[in-house]
Amino acid sequence: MTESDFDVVIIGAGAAGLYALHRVRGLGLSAKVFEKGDGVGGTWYWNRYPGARCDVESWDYCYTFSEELEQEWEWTERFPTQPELERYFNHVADRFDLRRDIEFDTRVEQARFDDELSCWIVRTSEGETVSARFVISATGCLSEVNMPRFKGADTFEGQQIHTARWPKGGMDVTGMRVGVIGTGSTGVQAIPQLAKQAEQLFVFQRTPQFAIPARNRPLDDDKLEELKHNYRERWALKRANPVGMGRHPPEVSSALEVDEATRTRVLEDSWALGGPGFARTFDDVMTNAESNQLTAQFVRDKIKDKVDNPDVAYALLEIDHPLGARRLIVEIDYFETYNRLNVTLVDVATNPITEVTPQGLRTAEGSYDLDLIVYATGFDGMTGALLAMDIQGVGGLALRDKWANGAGAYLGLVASGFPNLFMITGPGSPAVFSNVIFSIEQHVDWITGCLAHMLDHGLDRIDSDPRAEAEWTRQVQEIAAQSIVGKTDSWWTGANIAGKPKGVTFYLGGTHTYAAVCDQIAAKGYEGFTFRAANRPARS
Ligand code: N01
Repeated sequence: MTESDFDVVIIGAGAAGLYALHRVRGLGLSAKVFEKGDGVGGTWYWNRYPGARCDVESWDYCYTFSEELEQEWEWTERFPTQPELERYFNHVADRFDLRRDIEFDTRVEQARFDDELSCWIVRTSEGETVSARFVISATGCLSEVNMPRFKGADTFEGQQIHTARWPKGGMDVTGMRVGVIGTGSTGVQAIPQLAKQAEQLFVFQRTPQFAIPARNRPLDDDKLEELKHNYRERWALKRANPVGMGRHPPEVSSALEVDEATRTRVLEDSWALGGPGFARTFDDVMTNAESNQLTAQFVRDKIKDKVDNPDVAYALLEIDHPLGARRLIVEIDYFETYNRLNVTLVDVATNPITEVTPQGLRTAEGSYDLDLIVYATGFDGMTGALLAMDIQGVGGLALRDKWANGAGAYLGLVASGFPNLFMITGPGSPAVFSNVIFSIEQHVDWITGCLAHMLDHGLDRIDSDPRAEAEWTRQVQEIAAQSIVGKTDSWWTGANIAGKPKGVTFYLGGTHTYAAVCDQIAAKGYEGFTFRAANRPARS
């Protein structure tokens, strides 16, 4: 193998790319990060729409690798806003001196494995070509936007914007007639904020969904002190928790094992607490249809009480899937927003959007004059950003072709035939079914542990064994088949993207189990991976 320009190229400077750079440097390797945006933060750089905030608690949605960082950073709210998260990732970039190895405004267009040289040749949007022994993709699971192409979209005389492309500095919608397409997590966050400014707001809803109150609150000094004191204990809880959150297991394991009064009390307590943990009020909400149904009915009743107009409440509650079959939404004032006189809910399931006109939107039954159309239409999840690049493995095999019938990689980390390409939160890992920053750290730690192993043993190439990969993908699918997750169409199943193979590609067996499997495999000499010896001495 000849010398490459860099030991490692990292794609993306979000939470994953920043931590990967920090750890790769710690191994004494040279690295270059290519980042499409002009700043760090990934999701929290791009998603600037009004109301954007994380629906995982700040004290869980943060790195754990540095105690100093934990102690010096002060979160201000239970659920941090986009600006606060962007500040956090900028602080991390500065504190660990990461910027000098990041090239901003640079998209990776192609990564091609050169078998002879045993390195990746990476070509960027800036016309630059570099070589690297390893590539780490840190492109995020929700970064490739899904922008529906409605007939006539080019003729619209107002403004149209996807929520993940909201301008820096914001947008004043005062006095505007605004249409929002989409009522997933993003729409549900943006709608209450836009309603406060817009003259009129039309919400185009295709699929009603469950949403749980956030019960957001500022963090006072006492809470901050407690948080800082307990970070290590919380870390241990995260390691034991199935989705990487610092929580204790539920008090009651099944909604079915207690009498109605106890069940109602447990649900009321969980509802009062709010936030994404509601999905784990009972251990079996995601696996037992009856437990799920009882929990879902409780939520329906609560939502109904919030909406004044019974017809609107009915339209918001015509939910056709179990609670948690789609990613559970966390809301602030969402349902109450429909009590405002300037907000209209338009059902586009029975009455679909047919076209965009110069004046606004037309549905099968009516026309809506608008100044701004907001596309809260989500993302090509899990694989979108990876497949937006032309990635070619051994023998020129395109990742797009390998995954034409469904995506998978051994442990979600290495796709066979694509040596020395590590994926962070790739298909086959818990990824979006976890506190993602927790999963990111676990992945990066595992990957850098593996790189250290290769350096120590004079190995220059790692691939996954196709049989190990196939068996892992089988397990991922088998576990998914037992879960309520994905038992309806959504981005979780890839159903929101035309032509995408349908199915859950993330591991639902729990982050605790997953991390244990990864560690065992490493302990057994990286069972299921194949290595090749380098023509260079092992490091001493
Ligand atoms: O996207 P979505 P999102 N005509 O795909 C509708 C994370 N997130 O950006 O369901 C009409 O969930 C679509 O309708 P339908 C989180 O993981 C996190 O909201 O396909 N409607 C749906 O209502 C989340 O799950 C946070 O029938 C159309 C909406 O657009 C993920 O991102 C905040 C349409 C898309 O919902 C994605 O959420 C925000 C069409 N042609 C997001 N096409 C926090 O942590 C699409 N829709 C804070």
